[in-house]
Amino acid sequence: MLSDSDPTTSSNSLLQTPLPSPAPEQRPPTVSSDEDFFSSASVASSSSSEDIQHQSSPPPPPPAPPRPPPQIPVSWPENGTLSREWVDDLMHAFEWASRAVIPQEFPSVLPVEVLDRLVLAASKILHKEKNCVRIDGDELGQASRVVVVGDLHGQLHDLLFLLKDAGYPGEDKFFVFNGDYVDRGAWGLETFLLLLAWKVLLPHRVFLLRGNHESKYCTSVYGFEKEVLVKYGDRGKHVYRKCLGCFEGLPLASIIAGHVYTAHGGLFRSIPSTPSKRYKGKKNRKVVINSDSNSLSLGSFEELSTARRSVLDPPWEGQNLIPGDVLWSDPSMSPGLSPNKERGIGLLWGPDCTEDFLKKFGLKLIIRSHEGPDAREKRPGLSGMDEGYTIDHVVDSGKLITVFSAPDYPQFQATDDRYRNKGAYVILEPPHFDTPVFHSFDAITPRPLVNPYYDYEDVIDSDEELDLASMVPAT
Ligand SMILES: [Mn+2]
Repeated sequence: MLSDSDPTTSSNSLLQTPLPSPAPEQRPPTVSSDEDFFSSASVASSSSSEDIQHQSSPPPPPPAPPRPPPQIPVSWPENGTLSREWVDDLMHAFEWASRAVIPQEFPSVLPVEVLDRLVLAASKILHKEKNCVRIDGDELGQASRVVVVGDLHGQLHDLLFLLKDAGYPGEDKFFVFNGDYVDRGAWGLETFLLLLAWKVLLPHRVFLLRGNHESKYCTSVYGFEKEVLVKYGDRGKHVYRKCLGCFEGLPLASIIAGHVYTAHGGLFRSIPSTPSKRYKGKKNRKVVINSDSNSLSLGSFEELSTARRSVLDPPWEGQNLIPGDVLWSDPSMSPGLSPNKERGIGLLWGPDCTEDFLKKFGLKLIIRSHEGPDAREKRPGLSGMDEGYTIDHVVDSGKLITVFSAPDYPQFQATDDRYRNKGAYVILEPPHFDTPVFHSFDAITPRPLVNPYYDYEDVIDSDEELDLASMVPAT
């Protein structure tokens, strides 16, 4: 669990003073410390399947002259409507602040009143979205591209690179983010707020799905809660509550062009409800849930659409199990559908289930995230995450892939022996938007030297077992 000592108070750099050489407990590797900020992209070149493509990015342009410091504090636009320039300035302010401002002074960059307005504006939009958002044919044209992004985990600089590399959201550029914006990395708040700003600017082009880390339990163990408390001081609890409220509004899944299903974890079960005669029609009708493997079967989109997603922590017991499945499940190479015992919540599903799901719903591709290099190290039979993506199941009806967008993950590690994984994003192209084109990229180096917000040496390595004993019973 978290230690009592506050690792974030040892830094003594002052506001607007570039971090000299603080003495952090943990130093990210300096692969090439004088490399230009946006120059370290690389693209995977091998292909394990004929219709899976890799695309090369053009060589990076010459370095731009350094941008002057941003106007701070950031203020809410007078007319109440975000502009592209405002979002651009926010990205610049966050990037600059990550290098030049100590965390405790973050409100001098983004005052709590502005944060409140942004979170409120985004929450209003997000809460109205369906559990499974649809990006459909009439919006997608010959010039459209859909970018699908995996776990980000507070790695702000890598997200800024990804947006620039993939091309920013716009009329013809859709983005689906597959969740896990916060925790582990030191800039979860900036990462999440930046995505909220893009959502408010382009609500029908940017889609933010929920990850298992967008929850009260995960953020209390893996750093985001502490990060917010450090950055906002006596207003920290208020800000954390606002973020949790926004997490509850995030949709669970998406369907792109009718043929691609995306979600953070993946597939979900059917919840057979068996009302007893006596209680039929009554509000508290009795529901029989049988969760042993023999009775597990895949759920339908109708069931997904009626799941109650507005919960701080998706429950692992009771009737409302679909959100936990969608956010926590993993694929397996063993056939069948079974409880995910490693994680204590969600399911494991085999290639036969991928085939059934694709065929039954007329889909060609499942894009999920949720497993980084640390998790994949413990999954014999499944590929490693070195390139930021894996092709997990290839079946008659299509494919299942995993995409993970946090390179050199996790940011804080106890040993020098790092995974050095690339991150990746997927681009879907017309006419059918069902063939993934993978783009892998390296971490931005050097990362600003900052202290972690959780006890990364003590906390279990991959996020993955849910410590049920520490959670309040699900309601
Ligand atoms: Mn996850």
